[in-house]
Amino acid sequence: TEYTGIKMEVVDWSEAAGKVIKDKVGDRKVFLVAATLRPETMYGQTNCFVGTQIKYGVFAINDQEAYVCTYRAARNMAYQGITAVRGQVNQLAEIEGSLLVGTKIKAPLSVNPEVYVLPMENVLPTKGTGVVTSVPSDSPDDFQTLTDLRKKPEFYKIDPAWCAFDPVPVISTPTYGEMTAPAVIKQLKIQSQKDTKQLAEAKEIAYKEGFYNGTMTVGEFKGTPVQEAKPRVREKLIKAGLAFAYAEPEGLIISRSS
Ligand code: ZZB
Repeated sequence: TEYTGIKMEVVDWSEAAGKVIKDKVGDRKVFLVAATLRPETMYGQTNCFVGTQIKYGVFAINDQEAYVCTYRAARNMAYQGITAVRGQVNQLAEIEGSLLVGTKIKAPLSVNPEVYVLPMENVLPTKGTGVVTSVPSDSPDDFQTLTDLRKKPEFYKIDPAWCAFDPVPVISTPTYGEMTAPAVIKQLKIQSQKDTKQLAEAKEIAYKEGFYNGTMTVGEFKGTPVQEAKPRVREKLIKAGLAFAYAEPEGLIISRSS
């Protein structure tokens, strides 16, 4: 899978994360790195998600920058020309996802330039970087999780201000209009982020509808089809130093003896 790694620069650590990380990174800028297949939706980011039980590392990429992601992702990056020294993983600190919640970060291209890190139950530690940027207008998982968090901020141990950004329309589709994800969530009668089977179906529907029939409604490529805008937004982010190409093997073939 060919992802785009979105660099979300830390503006303010949560108190807990600051204690663990601040004095371990030297003068480096630190970024949470989110793996996405939908770079054209970055205009609509409202927050970023981590898994509370997932272990993250802070990895030195070079003398100027460090990335927060899973160890697995950092190791993949080390073999893709992303780190200064090929094959070398230089871990500066380790931190549990729960402690990253509440950290304020920059969201490249977003209408909301600074957003917060929030918890999501369905983040897979085995996929991408373990960090997911949230676009509730076009991602059913993101919309549902944001809805859950807003209903019960105390239960999720978050400040309501961290999930206060409303979904921002970025793509219009003929079937669902300007808010594809909320419309599909409603259509499939999804109630919570625990409805994982229906959410997988919703993701498939929203992905296809956006990709094949979507038109951009914001930004430099407003009015152009998603299929055209996607590679152009990606290139623009990469050229600006706000993102990089990150590939992931589909899974290792250990043996083919059968
Ligand atoms: C922003 C975004 C906007 C995304 C959207 C989707 C959509 P796939 O096909 O399964 O590889 N993602 C990335 N890493 C993880 C993870 N570790 N755990 C859970 N979710 C993860 O899907 C890739 C997408 O899954 C990524 O693209 C990311 O969310 C999420 F409007 O980034 B996306 C209809 C989907 N819309």
